[in-house]
Amino acid sequence: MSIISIFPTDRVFVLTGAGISAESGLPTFRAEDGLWVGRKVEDICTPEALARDPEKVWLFYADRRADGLKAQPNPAHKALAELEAKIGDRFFLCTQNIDTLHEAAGSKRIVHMHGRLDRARCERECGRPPVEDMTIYKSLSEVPRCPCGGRLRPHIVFFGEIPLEMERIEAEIARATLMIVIGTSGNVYPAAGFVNWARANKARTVYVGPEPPLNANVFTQYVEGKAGQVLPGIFEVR
Ligand code: BV8
Ligand code: ZN
Repeated sequence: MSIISIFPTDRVFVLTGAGISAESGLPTFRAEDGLWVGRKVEDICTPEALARDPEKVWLFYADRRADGLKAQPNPAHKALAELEAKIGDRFFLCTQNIDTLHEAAGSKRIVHMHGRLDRARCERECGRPPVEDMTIYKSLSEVPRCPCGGRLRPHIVFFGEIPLEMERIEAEIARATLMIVIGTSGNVYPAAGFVNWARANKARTVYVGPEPPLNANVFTQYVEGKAGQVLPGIFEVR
């Protein structure tokens, strides 16, 4: 049984990807039943795609909302919320996931660097903050407009767009002594580079997942297995 030791002086930075939500029934991206199978990223998840065919993009994320509404947090999400409850401000969670299963499990100190399914914002970037929106639109005509007249777009970071909360994330990585990366293939940057930043700071780096990620060589510990099976009971808080 693997153990991840957490010492009294440790500051823990956790990065999660689609793999942590796989056992909650949400598809990952690159698996044989993944989201990108049979779809081209550039047709869905780019600003150009939104400009070219906003209905196609909205229907894709409406489907994701429908899946998200049915999903429940699994023991991996709960294990992280329990760890946070134990070590408080020494814990920080950065997720690439747009689902809100971490929050449903009780996580508080969390940022969604690639956006959230349950938010929408003005496509004209008029400066108004994102709004809560979990509506499953059936057509573009149903999508509401911003008071400035712009149509709402999913509050999702598309490829070619700048991830959210990067300053906060960089500050948290700079003071992390332990980085735990769970369920991400290491294909997409800047997230895939976070472990290199942590290593440069002499932090311990742990990967948790059923297969080694692309950047496996940068980790000091590898915990092989499905997150929902290996995370419960893995944290030894000294
Ligand atoms: C940016 C929201 C500038 C949408 C997402 C050439 C080289 C390097 C980089 C680039 C390049 N050309 C372009 C880039 C940049 C580009 C990029 O990285 N492209 C890649 C494809 C090469 N990145 C960007 O455009 C980013 N923006 O760079 O801006 C910048 C840079 C620095 C600082 C400021 C500005 C924006 C990218 C964000 C795109 N939006 N998501 C949506 O969700 O629909 S990315 C999306 O895919 C996810 O959020 C995630 O980030 C990514 C990959 O997904 P994973 O989560 O890793 O899932 P995957 O399926 O791949 O893997 C699942 C893993 O889980 C597997 O390893 C599997 O083993 C494991 N697993 C399975 N079951 C379990 C499990 N693990 C545990 N338990 C289980 N049960
Ligand atoms: Zn607007």
